[in-house]
Amino acid sequence: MSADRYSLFALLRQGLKGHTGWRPAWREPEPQPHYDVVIVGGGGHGLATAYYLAKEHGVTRVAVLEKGWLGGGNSGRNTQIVRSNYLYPESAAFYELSLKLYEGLSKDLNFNVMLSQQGIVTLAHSRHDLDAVARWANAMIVNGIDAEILTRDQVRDLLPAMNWGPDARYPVLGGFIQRRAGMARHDAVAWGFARAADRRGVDIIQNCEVTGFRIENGRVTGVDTTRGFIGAGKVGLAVAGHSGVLAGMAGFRLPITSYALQAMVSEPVKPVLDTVVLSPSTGVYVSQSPKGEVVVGGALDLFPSYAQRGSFRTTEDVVAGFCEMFPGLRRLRMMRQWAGITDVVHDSSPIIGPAPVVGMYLNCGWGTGGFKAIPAGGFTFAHLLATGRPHPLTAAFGLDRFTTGRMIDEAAAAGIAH
Ligand code: FAD
Ligand code: PYC
Repeated sequence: MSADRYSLFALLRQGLKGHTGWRPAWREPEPQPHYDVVIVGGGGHGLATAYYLAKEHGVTRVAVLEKGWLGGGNSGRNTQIVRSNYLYPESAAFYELSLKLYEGLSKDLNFNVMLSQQGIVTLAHSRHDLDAVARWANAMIVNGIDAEILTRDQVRDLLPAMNWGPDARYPVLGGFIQRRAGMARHDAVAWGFARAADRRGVDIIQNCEVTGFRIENGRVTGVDTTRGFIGAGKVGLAVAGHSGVLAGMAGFRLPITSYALQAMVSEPVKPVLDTVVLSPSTGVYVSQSPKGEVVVGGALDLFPSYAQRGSFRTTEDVVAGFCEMFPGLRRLRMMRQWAGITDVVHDSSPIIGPAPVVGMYLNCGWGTGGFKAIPAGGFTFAHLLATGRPHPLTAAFGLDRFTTGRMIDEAAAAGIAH
């Protein structure tokens, strides 16, 4: 019997039983008094870290504490873009590992994360953009990452739905493509890591907010939570959007500012876009989801905020840029608009490394671009938590760079204003 027919029968059987017989994808355990590692934050990074701690290092006395529901932070709010098109060798190596892990993730987790390597086209609208695009693509090629510079006609072949008329407000002069880039289903990534971590013995505890840290003689010994005290040998923070808040609870400050980043989706329509499009100079990016919704996003709201909604000013800019570039889609109805809180570091690179408190470690500062980093972020953070030493690929991303001055300024490769 085919798998499809089997699952159809399973669905029918479960329907007749009132859907009470499904095996939950992960357990709902009560918190234990003590764990070897407590990870704060049940987004993609926290869950991937727990999975790789168990899988790569045999560390299974691990709890992931999430104040809400899994993936309810930025991991379930992003626009799903995965790519490794960064400028500097440190970032290129890190994000390329992440893309490679994404390429094998559905098989590794036995969970379909719906990776679609449809490519990302970055547009050039002016002579200056052409220079920037050439520098960007050439830096990638030097770093061994796939990139192809495109002429105007090549972009036109890939994106016929754009405005190619003589009066286009944002004419396209060329661009470049990373063909292995694309999209993965965001909540499937969080759920896949959660299920696989749970199967290896990790306790995933939802509705459990960390409200404080116990620190004795400069070393963290556990966390206070809304479900009581939980002791910990080590604590990993993976709380994108609230890293500064948690650092404040532990008594130190981070070089981070939090901003809202918004996006929106239209009603579903027939296939019109089969590649992701990024226009850095208008600050707009567009893709089409497998369901047919056109996904549109733009720049950060450039004032600090913890509100999970975007300002109308940015919405207006994004919609205006989108309508100019895709006039044939301007009558689409937008169905949803939302935002997430992003923790931005002034060199637009993440922080992965030890915190100023002994036994506490940081995975933060992903800004607008940490979804693509989830597999490598988890893999390298697990190495740090298990061994106490940075993984070689993240040695340059520690907090110490803010005192040595060895910044990795990736603002130009963030793609959207950052
Ligand atoms: P999160 O998924 O936010 O997880 C952190 C978790 O910590 C949250 O679930 C939160 O509830 C929990 N938490 C916070 N405080 C506490 C506490 N005190 N106790 C317990 N739990 C706590 N990146 C890309 O690479 N590509 C994109 O296309 C992209 N698009 C984006 C579009 C938007 C609109 C937004 C907002 C972001 C986008 N990003 C994108 C960025 C990406 O979503 C994030 O960088 C990434 O999801 C961060 O993952 P995380 O696991 O660190 O954080
Ligand atoms: O990191 O590719 C990215 C991205 C696009 C939109 C938001 N983040």
